[in-house]
Amino acid sequence: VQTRSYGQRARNAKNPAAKTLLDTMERKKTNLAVSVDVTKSEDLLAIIDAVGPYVCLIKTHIDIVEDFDSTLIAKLQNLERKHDFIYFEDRKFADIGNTVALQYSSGVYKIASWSHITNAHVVPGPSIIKGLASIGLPLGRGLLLLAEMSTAGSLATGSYTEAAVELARQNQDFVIGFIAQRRMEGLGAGPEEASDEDFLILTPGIGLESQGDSMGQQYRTPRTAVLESGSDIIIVGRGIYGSDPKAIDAISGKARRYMEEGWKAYVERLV
Ligand code: UP6
Repeated sequence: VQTRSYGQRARNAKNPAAKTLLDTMERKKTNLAVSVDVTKSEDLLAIIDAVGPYVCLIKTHIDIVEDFDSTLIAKLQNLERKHDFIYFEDRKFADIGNTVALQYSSGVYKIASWSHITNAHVVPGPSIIKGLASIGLPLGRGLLLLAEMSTAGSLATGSYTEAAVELARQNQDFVIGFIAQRRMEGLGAGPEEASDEDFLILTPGIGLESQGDSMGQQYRTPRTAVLESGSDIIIVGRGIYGSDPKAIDAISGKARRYMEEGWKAYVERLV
């Protein structure tokens, strides 16, 4: 389990997106990322405004927004400045290098132009990182690899997870960490290689009240993820806005509660 503080890790971070994220976590005292999976831009903006004070990171699925237009990006960036967080577009790229470079830079969403962090499956092998890095690295962006998933019956286990860790090690300028359910340091290499690396572990599948949904999602608590499994950032979606995406006061209250739970577990982990 990682016992260095977010601030210490920020000072050693080489990738600008990782550094900004860790600095933000230390400054705001939060390891909470909120996943805002709603289909109307009005709801998206209202929820981000409500949870903004409590998060280090906002995770989006921009392609589910029904009324997307390019003015939405400027509004998202206004909220980023107002509340001091960064964006993670959860695009889960999975194609050949040339195609993902186009998907990342172009099309309607131009993800690389506004999202500090994105992620990719490692199914294609090293070429996917090369393709995304060709766009993201010059912009100071960071990439997360999906080493594990939160879903029941996930196939991202064992040697697949280890291969993801190896790919990250070979690309430490751009790959800043993993979507995973536990720490990955020990996997796939000897202790010498493992000693100076620092990967962020972002963990979805977090909920205080529910065990899962009807489509295979599985939830663990912030405490279990951060203290027992060594997660650095908890990603919470429906646990915060699920009962009613319009109930803005309740949403900010829940975000505060998840932030407090996540931070308490982190502080316990440090000692
Ligand atoms: N997500 C997972 N599990 C993974 C990877 N990503 O749930 O292994 C993403 C989902 C969703 C969010 O795409 O946006 O995290 C979880 O939302 P929830 O808290 O509402 O279940």
